[in-house]
Amino acid sequence: MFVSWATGLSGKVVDQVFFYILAVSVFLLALITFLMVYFVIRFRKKRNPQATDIRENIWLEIIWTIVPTLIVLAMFYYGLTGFHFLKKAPVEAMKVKVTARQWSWLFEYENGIKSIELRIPIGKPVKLFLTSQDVIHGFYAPAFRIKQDVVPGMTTTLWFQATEVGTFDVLCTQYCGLQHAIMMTKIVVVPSEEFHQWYQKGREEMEAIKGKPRGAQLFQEKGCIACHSLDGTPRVGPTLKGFLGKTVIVITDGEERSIEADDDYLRRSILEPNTDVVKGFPPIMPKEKMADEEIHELINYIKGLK
Ligand SMILES: [Cu+2]
Repeated sequence: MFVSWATGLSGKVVDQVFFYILAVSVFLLALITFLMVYFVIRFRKKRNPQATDIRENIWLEIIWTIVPTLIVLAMFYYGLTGFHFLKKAPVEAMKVKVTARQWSWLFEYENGIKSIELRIPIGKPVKLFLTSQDVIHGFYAPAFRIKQDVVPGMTTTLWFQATEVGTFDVLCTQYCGLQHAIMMTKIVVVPSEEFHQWYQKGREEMEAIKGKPRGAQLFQEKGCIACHSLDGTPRVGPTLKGFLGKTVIVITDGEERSIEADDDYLRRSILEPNTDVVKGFPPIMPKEKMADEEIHELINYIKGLK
């Protein structure tokens, strides 16, 4: 699943350096092995009872000093220019804020849209500003050959540019707790036109929320909307349409039990999201620090979603 051919500009740059070093290594391995076997046969004792004492061959020495030096310097050159390329994002890059938390990713665009998948247009450089809400995570997109530690209290950056439409895996490379293994998401590369429609639609939804009650705004600001739909479609989490008052099956410490989704349950789910997880959904909801007042507003809003 995670083995993929390189894609994007970064993928090409990294693979070029990698295959150059691999080719030199394979060539030298073959050459040295061949010479070893050849010398063993050619200069065996039966054919050369008397060992020859060869001293100094200035040209041989010059060649075996200069050629390896050039090969190694070329590795350094390609490595360094590749590294510079990967580190320097073009100024026109689209900026996306990435928040890692146990155990999911949240992407926030410049216009305020929040998403749990990284949707980007083809052919445009994207610069990620990564930070963590809790422990150290690692953002890794193998197909693009990009990887960066995500550390609490600091912002790290990463950039890449997609060259083909498609869906590519993102995973966490730091063991960050119990559900580390399911801390995965996707980079979805779409044609520019499709991206702009999505981006615009998100913008309009954001605008529409502005005039709404505080609860609705919190629902957007805190990123709840990325996982919980309001129209009945299940996403990563259950839809909140008509959720309040429903009887739901939850998993508590590995045991199934049936409870009523009341105010208390919602409050608990916001503060300690992974104690009673609705059956069929992964236990990946991040903890949110919220004031009592805010929780109250949020619950009131969810109540209204009939
Ligand atoms: Cu992680």
